[in-house]
Amino acid sequence: MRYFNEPAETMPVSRIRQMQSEKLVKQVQHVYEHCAPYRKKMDEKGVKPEDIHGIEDLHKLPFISKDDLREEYPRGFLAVPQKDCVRIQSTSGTTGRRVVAFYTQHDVDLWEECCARAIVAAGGTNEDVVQVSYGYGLFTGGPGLNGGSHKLGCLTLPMSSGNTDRQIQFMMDLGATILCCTPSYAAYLGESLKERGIKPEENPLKVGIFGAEPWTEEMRRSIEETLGIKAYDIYGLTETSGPGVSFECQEQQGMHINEDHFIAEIIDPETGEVLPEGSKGELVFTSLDKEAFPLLRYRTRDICILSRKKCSCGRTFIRMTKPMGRSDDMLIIRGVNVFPSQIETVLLKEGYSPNYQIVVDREKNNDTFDILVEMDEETFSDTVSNITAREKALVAAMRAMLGIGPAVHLVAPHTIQRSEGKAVRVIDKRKLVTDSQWKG
Ligand code: DLL
Repeated sequence: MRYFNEPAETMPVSRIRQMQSEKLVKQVQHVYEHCAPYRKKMDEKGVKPEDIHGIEDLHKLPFISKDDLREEYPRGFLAVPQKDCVRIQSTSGTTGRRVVAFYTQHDVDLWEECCARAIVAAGGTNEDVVQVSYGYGLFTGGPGLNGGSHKLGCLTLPMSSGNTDRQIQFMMDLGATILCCTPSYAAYLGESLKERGIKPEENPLKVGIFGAEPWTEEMRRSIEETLGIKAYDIYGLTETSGPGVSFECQEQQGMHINEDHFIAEIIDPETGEVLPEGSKGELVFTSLDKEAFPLLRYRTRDICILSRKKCSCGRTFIRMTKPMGRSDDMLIIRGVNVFPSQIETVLLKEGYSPNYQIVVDREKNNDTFDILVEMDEETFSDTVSNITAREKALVAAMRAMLGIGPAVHLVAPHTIQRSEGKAVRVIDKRKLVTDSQWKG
């Protein structure tokens, strides 16, 4: 089995463009009629649905951002009656300012097909046993790959994340052949198998489908070795449905974007100007079939390059590089999206000064996450046990806000370096993906 949906995945580029044009016209009409915030934005820009005749008119539409979506929490961007929806998923984020993505049954089907395509592109068939170790719940990773695996007809192990002993037990006893999780958890599982004396060739896995956070080619090689598998990348975001917007094929040379459902553009993040194919810039998505939570020109803030170069797998969909960075300050730590502003909110609420520093590093393929916070003179003169108790309370407050717990270190007053200009709040020591790894 080479493709999940051969006619769609191998359609000539001219047909893709024609299909995108036809669907875009309809999607814009749907959005304008049913979604007040879009209507307002389009009116402000002086664009009417009649002005959009095809993809050549896409540039006329306004962009939307995460902030636009958050401002309309929870239902402002809902484009169908709520009774027609069957599911929500949501981004991690400050309480009350999350993005809530709604799905009709049609939207769920479409999303699951995208994930099924990813599994097949990685070599999966309905004879595989798929261990889904992404988180389940509001996060899209677990539900997305779970749905894709069902759609393909695989035996699906809905493990969710964590509980490594149980993960290994089910993997070995039920013969999991495909592992879906974040690359950092895959690396951790690899280490854990090794610690238990299980050699790479002794586990039943053949393939891994890893995404939701940046990872390097070095990390891919290391995971492939420790688990004895081929490791493939998968990309997506809550706003576009979840994982599966794009996925790697066996070439492992960039991720094919499901262009029958999404239009991708690359823009200059400063000016918003659309850049030609091959340029490095911010990825922007327009959905073509989503009913409940459609997107027109959504700015992902992910920086990457697109390539239409022919791929030997036969798929005609454009490919994107791994995200090479962000055009905002969002960090992805252990697969969780973290904004420095969330950390600042917690600190101020708990009565600390905004003198803090976030230090992120990667040890043995696992993210470390430390927050240094200055104490005032009074707290500094308190007993060690009281200071330790305060650190614990801050860890709990951070966990409640972010969904992951950092190590919090209360430090002496005036020990965090002051800066003349912008404060250096984030020190990210992890090695990021570089352009040189992209061969088009
Ligand atoms: O991370 C969806 C997902 C789940 C993708 C499982 C792949 C696998 P969000 O939590 O909304 O959604 O985070 C979206 O994560 O804008 C990227 O910055 C980053 N991201 C997602 N996939 C990758 C990847 C899910 N393969 C944000 N490589 C996106 C690098 C990724 N970054």
